[in-house]
Amino acid sequence: MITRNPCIANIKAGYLFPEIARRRREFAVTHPDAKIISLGVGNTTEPILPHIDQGLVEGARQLATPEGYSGYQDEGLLSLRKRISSVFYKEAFDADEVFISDGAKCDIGRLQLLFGAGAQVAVQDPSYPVYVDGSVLSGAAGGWNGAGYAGITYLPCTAENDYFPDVAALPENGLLYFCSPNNPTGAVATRAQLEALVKESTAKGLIIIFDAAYSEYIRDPTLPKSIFEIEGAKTCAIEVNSFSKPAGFTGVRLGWTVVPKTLKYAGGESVNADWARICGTIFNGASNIAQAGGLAALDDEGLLEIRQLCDFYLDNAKLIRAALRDLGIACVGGDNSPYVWARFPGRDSWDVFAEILEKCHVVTTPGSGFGPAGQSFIRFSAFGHRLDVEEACKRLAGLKK
Ligand code: PGU
Repeated sequence: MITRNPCIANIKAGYLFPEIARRRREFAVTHPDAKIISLGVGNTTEPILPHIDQGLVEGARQLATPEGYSGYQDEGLLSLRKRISSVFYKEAFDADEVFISDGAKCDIGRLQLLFGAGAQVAVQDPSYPVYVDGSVLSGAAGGWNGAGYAGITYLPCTAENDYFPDVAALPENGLLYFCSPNNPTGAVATRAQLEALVKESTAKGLIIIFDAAYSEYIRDPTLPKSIFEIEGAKTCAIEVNSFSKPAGFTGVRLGWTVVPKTLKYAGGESVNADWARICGTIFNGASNIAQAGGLAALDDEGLLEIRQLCDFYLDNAKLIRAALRDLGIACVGGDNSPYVWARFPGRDSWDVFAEILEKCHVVTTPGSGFGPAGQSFIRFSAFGHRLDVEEACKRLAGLKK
């Protein structure tokens, strides 16, 4: 019989979010009357707004007409690629540097193929678990050593360093996953911090995979929404982004990745050409309907709807933050991101998760699931219906007892 890919055996446990869903189901069985509210997984809850929805509907309708029918689109609709370049990057990129995807997570997984099993991977600690788990699956990291995965450079991001890593600790010639606004801490890197990151990455021959999935939640105009706002980033960074969190497309599935033509490997080969080759080979493009919705999301009316939707979730975040602070629980995030990161000193994250579920019937995400430095933290997601978030905030008072 064929043997299992040994990389899969290196993965410590199930993926974080299904594990949370499993514990929730288990709790529901023993507490059948509990009205559980989820502030756990960052899954959008509000209906898609009318103008963007109209784009989706029209996209579907076009497929039923001889003039409007379309089949495979490979790297994506040219009009959408151009629109993304203009809305997010002041037209700094040609259409063939913008690749339309079926979501940021999917591209994060595929991007590893560019660098292979030998890549030296560094991550912010804590960070979105897909960066590390994806690296383990691709063979770029080894087994679990009790504190983390062998071969991964964990860069602690804590209150002590303002949730920004020590750039001097970046590995030479490696790959850095960097997420801003950060999941789970909600921290947003400043321009000066990103300048330091780009400078150090360039000096060390490192490529940054910059995950900007929450960029539309940034309200402070001084904070960069894209790594490409930083001079020099075009020769050291790739950016992934998504319509999931700004437009409510978590189920529709649409995202994009920018790979500048100026980005080169150590040997001088073009990363952009390789990415086009990989996408052409193992990806057949995002749904045409989703792309029509994406185009609607990026016209003037659509951008207003994006603003409105993100504001709604940011208001939820404010409620959560206020409820936690009333309880004397220290927390950060939630002002330019949909996550609130709360500290429970000396406690195990999974124990606090269990206590909140037990006492408040509220599902959260244990900070340790995002990396060793997440221990003793809980992530509260602001994705929820307003009434649910208000009810959850009331129930959190139960933690006092
Ligand atoms: N990047 C970051 C930083 C994310 O937090 C998420 C979703 C994604 C990408 C996924 O984007 P898509 O475009 O929808 O693929 N994070 C959520 C959902 C959990 C998950 O497994 O993706 C979260 O709760 O962290």
